[in-house]
Amino acid sequence: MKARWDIFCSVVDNYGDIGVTWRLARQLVVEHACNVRLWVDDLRAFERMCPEIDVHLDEQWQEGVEVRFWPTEWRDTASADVVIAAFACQLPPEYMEAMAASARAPLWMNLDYLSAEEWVVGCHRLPSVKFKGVQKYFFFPGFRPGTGGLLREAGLLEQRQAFQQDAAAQRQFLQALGVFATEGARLISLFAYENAGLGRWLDVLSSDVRPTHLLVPEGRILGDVQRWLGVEGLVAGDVHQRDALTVQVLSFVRQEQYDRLLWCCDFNAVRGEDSFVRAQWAGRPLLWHIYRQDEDIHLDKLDAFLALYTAALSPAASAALIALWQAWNTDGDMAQAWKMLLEHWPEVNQHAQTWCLEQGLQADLATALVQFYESWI
Ligand code: TRH
Repeated sequence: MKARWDIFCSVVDNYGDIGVTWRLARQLVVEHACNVRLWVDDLRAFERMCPEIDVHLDEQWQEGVEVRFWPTEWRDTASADVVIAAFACQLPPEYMEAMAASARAPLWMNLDYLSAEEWVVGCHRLPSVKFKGVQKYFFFPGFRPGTGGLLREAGLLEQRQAFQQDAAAQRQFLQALGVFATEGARLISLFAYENAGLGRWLDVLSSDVRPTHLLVPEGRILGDVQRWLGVEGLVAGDVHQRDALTVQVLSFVRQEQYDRLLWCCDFNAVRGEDSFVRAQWAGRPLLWHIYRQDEDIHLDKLDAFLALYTAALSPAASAALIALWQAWNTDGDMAQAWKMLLEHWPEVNQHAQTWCLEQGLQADLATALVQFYESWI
């Protein structure tokens, strides 16, 4: 009999929570033949990346996943065989009672935040708290062997490589989004939170000898883009040119299209966790705007990733990449840092591909979860 999985997603803000759980749910269905219910407390956030979602429905099927609205007033529901609390969200108390009452206690996991820090390896798969005899476990995604790995659908890297080798397919894809970049222009995607350093970066891009076409999905960085352009009310479809820099605002697209956008670009500025991982699968150089946390603990995460990511780079290229990422995340001088990075472009570009292939050798997160369940039963 197919294993039944319940994935709980509480949308805190932004799109990372639903982005990760929606990918995971689909992969469990398609690649591991699981029965998956995805409980989401904010269907509007979900709708942004999956326009087929009917925000008024409590129950619906999307791509083989049973999508359930997670209501504030919980209704009696039998527990599944595997229960995932995404990003440490609190399960409904009534559901926890149902887990405890079930003839066979489920495997209950906390799917944690992504981090490259070393301690993650030691905590991955460790028992956490118990509720009336039902044991919860920590499950950590990660970059290091000994963690749960990263979300990666079967054949993703092969699809990406084929697409990147097909200039016509890329052109067609971009044109469907309304993107007509001039020949030889550097393509950059920009998905970020508000960032005071943006202006200095755009200054240097606009005064470069090589043209740049900057693609900005609608979102939190638009205010900074507007300020730099000296315009108001930017919306999807708007295109503005300042010397060598063309800025184009894009609609928020579905996840598969966003992947393709990343695959088309020479450089991707991403944020959060999910777009960060997808940019790595694009095999292209990237810039991470990490989600800000209290007491700057996000900076430890940033350093841990940088240490791992740059370990195989030459000291000069590593210093350039670190300087750029630090500048972006701590309001440093983006102009100087970008110029430095360009000096090491071929090496950084090659490294992005090598890193992607190396990460691709690890078991993906969905497979790791299924393997954990199989070893647990
Ligand atoms: O939206 P985010 O900033 O989410 C964040 C992080 O996950 C963070 O760790 C978390 O704690 C916080 O939310 C609450 O960034 P992230 O993770 O990259 O998620 C964005 C999702 O949106 C990702 O799945 C990709 C998707 N996306 C699209 O589907 N279409 C688009 O056009 C764009 C720009 C993104």
